[in-house]
Amino acid sequence: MAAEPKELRDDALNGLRLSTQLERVWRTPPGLLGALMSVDHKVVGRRYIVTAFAFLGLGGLLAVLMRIQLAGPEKTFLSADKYNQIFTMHGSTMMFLFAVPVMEAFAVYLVPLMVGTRNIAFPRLNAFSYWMFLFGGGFLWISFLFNVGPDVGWFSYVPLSNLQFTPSKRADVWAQMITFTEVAALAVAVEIIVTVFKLRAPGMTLDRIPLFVWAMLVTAFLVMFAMPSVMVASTSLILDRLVNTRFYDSSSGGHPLLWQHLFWFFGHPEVYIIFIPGTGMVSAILATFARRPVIGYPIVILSLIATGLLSFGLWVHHMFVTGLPQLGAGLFTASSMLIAVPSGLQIFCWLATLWDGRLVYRTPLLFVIGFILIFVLGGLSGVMVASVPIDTQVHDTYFVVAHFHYVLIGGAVFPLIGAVYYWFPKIAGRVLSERVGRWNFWLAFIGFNIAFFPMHILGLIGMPRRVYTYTADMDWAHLNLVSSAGALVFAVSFALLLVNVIYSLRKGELAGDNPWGASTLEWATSSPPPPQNFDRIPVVKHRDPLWADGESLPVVAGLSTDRREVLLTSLAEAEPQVREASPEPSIWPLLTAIATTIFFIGSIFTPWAVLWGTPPMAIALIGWFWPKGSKEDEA
Ligand code: HEM
Ligand SMILES: [Cu+2]
Repeated sequence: MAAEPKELRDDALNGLRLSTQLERVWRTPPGLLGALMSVDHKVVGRRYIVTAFAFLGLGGLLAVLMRIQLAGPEKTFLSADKYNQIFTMHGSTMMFLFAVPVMEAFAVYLVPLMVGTRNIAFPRLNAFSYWMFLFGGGFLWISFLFNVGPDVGWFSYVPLSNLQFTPSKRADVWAQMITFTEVAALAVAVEIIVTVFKLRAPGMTLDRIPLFVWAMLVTAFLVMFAMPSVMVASTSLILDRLVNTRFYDSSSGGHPLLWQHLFWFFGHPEVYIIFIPGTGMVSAILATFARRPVIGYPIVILSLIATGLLSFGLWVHHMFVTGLPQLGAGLFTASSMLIAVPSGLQIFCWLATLWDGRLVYRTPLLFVIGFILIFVLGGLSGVMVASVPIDTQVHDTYFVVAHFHYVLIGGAVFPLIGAVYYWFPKIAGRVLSERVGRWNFWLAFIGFNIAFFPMHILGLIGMPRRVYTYTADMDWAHLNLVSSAGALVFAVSFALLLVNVIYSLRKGELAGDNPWGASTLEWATSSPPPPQNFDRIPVVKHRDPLWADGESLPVVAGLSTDRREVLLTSLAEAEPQVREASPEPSIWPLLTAIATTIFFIGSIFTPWAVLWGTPPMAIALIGWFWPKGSKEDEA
């Protein structure tokens, strides 16, 4: 046999020749088709981020409509029916199409860079995940525009969502949107876990992993265990509605409370799926702008893991008014209060870091300080509603609306906007305007508090949530007007963010590799990073590699330069194990997502879609996995 042509390794190449060769192998093909085929985690991640922010804009627009309607008594701006659709769309969009996806999106972009590898694990699954998310979100919003938007609340309780009380397709639209987005979320969770476990740069032992990556790892596990629960719930709801199963029908041995258990077994961890990535962003920003590592690295990690575990033990606090046995009420009160402990520990670690650091007051740090103030308030009202007697009083009032917006916006949106200011230079190559950033922060901070603080009081004086109007003699008008004005200011702060992004994309100051002097690996490559991320994979010897080794990071040589290749390392010690091929661009993830979309949407109209919807999916998957005889199939 003739000798195999010799494989090209990077030992022979250097400098510009090395980077051009790697770029040729790793780049996304040009043109529209190329864009649709891309499996580059940076391309997919950027799309994911932009799409999730578009959904934030849509959800925010609905919030403004609600606040206009509620600004005074007996307004007729929105009808009762429209209001029901709008608060349902707002809640569902924010939770399923914005908050969870945007966090995963940042992870898709950042985790491979932060652990020092060339692409995410299972890059085609990643592309598939994005398309599923896009199609699921598009499906929900198109339905809304055709007046079949769900109107049963973001938790869609039975029996309200049963066929009997919701005969239209509205509840099916909601339930199937859940299935879409959960498939997408689960796919990303698997990718993150495998990327963190197997693709870390040599030497990045478990105790050298950046805190943001730790946070995303814990989040990915929460997604894996929580999301199947809501998929089971929504799928059995569709079955009840479509083929007359009786999962939630007590007259035939089912039970409506089953819905609440399945939903909240997912729903409570969900808030930590949103919050824990926020903590990771906070830790990353804090270390950079306090010019020192976050104090108590092991404490922060153990708190993250403890929060993750505990979050599965408190779902019943959403069901205190369903008539629990005493023991249950006591237990779930205790566990709900207990989870404040690990969160509190993290806050003390951050405060100590602030105290001890040399603070650089740039916009990302302002958002982190805003986060601490707002989140602590939300945490305090959380401990209040963890107690059964208080919850019984304020359940389903605006007190709860105030509480969860303090934790969601304080705990996730503030860190997120901080993260946008922090990582935008890496992603776009240009720094966002600091002047606009300050305005953005102060308007957001002041607007948010004016919008949401009065809701606590409104709740305490009896205003129920999910009402489309109220009469003048209730004395709720003044506070509602204040709240609506605050919401407007808050909305303006987001408009400023948008203006800043558009302006700085063209005119912003050029970033350079590491504009903030940060310590983690994503700043060791150019901004934006080349398709291959790094010309040579770094070797990590410290928890803060760029602070310890500066410009002269040690690197690995010996990877192939004529095919896409990543380096697998061992789980705990990150010792190099094997070189492995990484998939090339492919159109099949998109085609598979289209086939799955037809299957999912078809099956809310006829059960036969399960039959005729399967062959196209099977064909798409066969195409996906068919060996192409390319370099990727070797080894
Ligand atoms: C632009 C800022 C926002 C404003 C002004 C706002 C305002 C509101 C209002 C007025 C309601 C309806 C209350 C009712 O009638 O019961 C509501 C509900 C809700 N909001 Fe927001 N919100 C905002 C941002 C967010 C964000 C960022 C999230 C999540 C990350 C979120 C999650 C929710 C949820 C889950 C509901 C419950 C929906 C339901 O009752 O089914 N909101 N919000
Ligand atoms: Cu909860």
